[in-house]
Order: sequence, then structure tokens, then C-alpha cells
Amino acid sequence: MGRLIVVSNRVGQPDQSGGPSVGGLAMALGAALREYNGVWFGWSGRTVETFTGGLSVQRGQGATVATVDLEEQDRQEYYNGYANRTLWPLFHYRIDLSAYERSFNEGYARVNARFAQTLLPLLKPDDFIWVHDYHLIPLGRELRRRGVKNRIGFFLHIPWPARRLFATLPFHRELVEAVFDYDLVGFQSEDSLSAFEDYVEREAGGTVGPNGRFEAFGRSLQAGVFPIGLDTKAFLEGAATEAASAWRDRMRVSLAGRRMIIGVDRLDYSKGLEERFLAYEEYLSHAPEALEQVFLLQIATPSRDEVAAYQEIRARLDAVTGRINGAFATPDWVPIRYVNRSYRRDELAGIYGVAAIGLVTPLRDGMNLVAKEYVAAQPPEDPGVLILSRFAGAAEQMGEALIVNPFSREEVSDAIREGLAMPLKERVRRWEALMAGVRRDDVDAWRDAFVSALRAVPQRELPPAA
Ligand code: GDG
Repeated sequence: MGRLIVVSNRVGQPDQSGGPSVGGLAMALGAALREYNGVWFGWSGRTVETFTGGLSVQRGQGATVATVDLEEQDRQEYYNGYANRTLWPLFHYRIDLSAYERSFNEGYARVNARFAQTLLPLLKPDDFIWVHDYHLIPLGRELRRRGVKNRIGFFLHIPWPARRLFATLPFHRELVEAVFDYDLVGFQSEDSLSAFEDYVEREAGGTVGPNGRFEAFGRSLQAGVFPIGLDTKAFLEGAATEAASAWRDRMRVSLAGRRMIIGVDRLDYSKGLEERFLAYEEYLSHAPEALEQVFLLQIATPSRDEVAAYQEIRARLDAVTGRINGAFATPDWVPIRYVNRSYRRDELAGIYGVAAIGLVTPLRDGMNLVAKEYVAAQPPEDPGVLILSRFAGAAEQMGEALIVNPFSREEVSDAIREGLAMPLKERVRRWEALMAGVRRDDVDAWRDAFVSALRAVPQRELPPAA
């Protein structure tokens, strides 16, 4: 049976907190590789004077991790540039933040070519290659150019944007044409798949057949929805540790009878943190009974702080939390506890566990694993209420949450009021349905669905013997 080769921008350290790879992707892939005799290939996060393509290889339990160093110019143009200043904002519907600079394009093309060149000698003919996320969309094309006939799949962790937005990207056709060098393309949600379908039919003049067969640019691919799940088993183990239980106790003391609303996010403009704070302010303004009885704990781990838009959102959040706290706080109560650091996953599980409401209100999100973590951390006999943005991929699976429009302060404020007042019976009913989904559609189910779909696509024809 062929090995699984996973390629992503960064390889993760899934069991360590902090560091640059905190994020849903690192968590999910760690679990995927344990199962297979896999190789995980990506950027080391380091830069060197001159790119050499030299690999550093570490063999761990069952999996091999291979990393390559890039140049400083690559970090600026490919990572901070095209990936995080062009594609990330565009794919999260922020064309106002999306920067279109030629040097970014060049950096993106160069690094994808470098990845392909470095990966090539590691490949065996029967390997399956699974490429992850927006940093590496053209990697499939670069591998094909070098004669790779293996089955190659691509999974997009972030949303695929609506056609009219996507068309604002210079060279958008070229990028989609490159997608057609993959055999299988996976999206988080029906919403993303249908946006891609719309582009292929109406902008690329292609066709979409039954069973997810897409044709355009004289080529075809298989596409489908593969919603990512939580590593539920590992998460529940974390929630059962001493560390989690110590945090539950510590938080209960600190609650002193008050109710806690929790948010946990990378500090990113796509997560709707400012809108969330304003909605919470709206709630406080109209619920005098809540003053001193409720507070919002927002853990926001700084992320991508070399990019100006992230420095700006951070400054805005500092200002808005300061303003709200200044206006509402009393000598022994602050309405928002705003924390800019990261916690270990077992600690987080403990903290989630005592929150009456999980407030997950991204403006756009591929999936959002925090919603699933909040559910998994709840005590079955007295679970809290999940409030979830309709613009997170997770909303397609988690209909028993209170689904809200994160752009409407009043709607989110109403949901907070409803959630805090919800009777136990209804909380249990909703939670049981949500938890069944979190258990069933976990990260293993996601991986198995994608990998078996990738194995099922027909192998490309081998080149004629020279
Ligand atoms: C991308 C897509 C998609 C956060 N703070 C801490 C911490 N976290 C962990 C959370 C959660 C993960 O980071 C965040 O995952 P999300 O899914 O919410 O969001 P992104 O990072 O934007 O991930 C997203 C995901 O990829 C997977 O496909 O769901 O839509 O944007 O697990 O708990 N972890 C620790 N300390 C923290 O302070 N240890």
C-alpha cells in the first residue's frame, strides 16, 4: 500500500502549545499521520541566506517529518505576501485588505516550484500525495511539470470565495487552471464547493457533471465536501486530565457565581472579534441584570504579527476592550477579560468546560474547530450553549447551535440573552445532538473520507517509455 505524503506550508508540533503552528491545521494533520507510515513535508519556518533545497529529516513514531529552509525574500513575498496578504483576505471576503503585488506572485510561484523540486527525490511511484491549503495551490502543477504521475489531492482549509470576489484576483484563471492538475479537490463546506462550481461553469466555461466530476481547461478533477473534524478522542483525554480539572476548579473560584461567556481564536480579522465585543456591549447595555453577573473571557492568541493588518486589528481590539471595560467595570468586576497568550489544549479544555456560552462568531471561516472543542468540553449533565456564526463552515453541520449573523450586533446580543436563559432540558437536547456529530465526524472520519476518495481516483497514465 502506498505511503501518504502530506505537504503543507508548515509541519506542526501538534502536542505543543504556542509556537508558530498553533492552529487547526497542525492539530488535524498530526492525527492524520499517526495512522499511516506517512511523510510530512513543509517549510521549517527558518530562513537562510541562499536556498539550497537541503532537507532536514526526522523520523518519529510512524511518520517522517522533512523540512526545507527558505530565503528571507520567500518569507516576505510568499508567506507574508501572497499567502497572507493576497489570498487569505480575499478568500475571507476582505478584498479591501487584499494586496495585489507582482513580487508576491513571483514569490508564490518560486516557493511552489522550490517545494516541488525538493519533494521530488522523496517520492515513490505508488505514494499518495495530499497537499494542504492556500499556500500551495500551484504545487500540483509544479509536480506534474516535473513528470509526477502519482495521485495528488488538495484540501482547502479556508473558504473558497464567491465568483465575483475571486475574479478580482489578477491571474485568477491561472490559479484555477492549476487546481485542475489535482486529481481530487476537497472543500470544508457545500458553500465553498458551490462557489468553486460557479466559477468553473460561469468564468472558466467548464462543466460540472454528476458525482462531483469537474471539467475545464481540457482536464478534469473530482471535487467534494470533506468537513474537517476534531481529534475528539485526544481532546476528551485532555479534558479528563489533572491539568484540565485544575483549571475548572480555578475558574469556578474566579467565577464566584457569575456566568462566563468564552471566545478562543487566533487574533485574526476574519474571526469577527471586534464585532463580537460590540455585540456583547449591546447585550450589556440592554441587560442591567447582567452587569456584574456575566463576563466574557476572550483568549486571542497573536498570529501573523509581521503583517500590518494584524497589528491594526490588535490595536483596535486593545482600544475597544479598554473602552468597554472602562465604561462598564466596577471595582470588583470587569466585563471583558481579554487575554493575548496561548494555553495548552488540556488547559483550554478545562476553561471551556465552565463557560455557559461558547461565542464563535467569525465573519468567514473555512470550518472553525473552536466550535467543536467547546461542545466536546461541556459537562453532559449541565452543558453550555454554542452560539455560532452562519458564516463558519461548521454551521452546515451544527444546526443545533444558536446560529447567528455575526454582522448584526442585535442578533448576537439576542442570542446571548437566549443562551443564558435557556432551560436545562433544551440545553441538553441541543448539546447531545451536537456532541453526537463531534464524535462521529471527527478528524479520523475526515482523513479516511479524503484518503479513500483519493485512492479511488484512477491513476494517471504513465508516460510512454522514452
Ligand atoms: C484554519 C481555518 C479550519 C487557539 N488558541 C489557542 C489554541 N488555539 C487552537 C484552537 C483550535 C485552533 O487553534 C484554531 O482552529 P480554527 O479551526 O478555529 O481556526 P484556524 O486557525 O483559522 O484554522 C479553519 C482549520 O484551519 C482546520 O481546517 O477549521 O476554518 O481557518 O484548535 O483550540 N490552541 C492552544 N492554545 C491557544 O491559546 N493550544
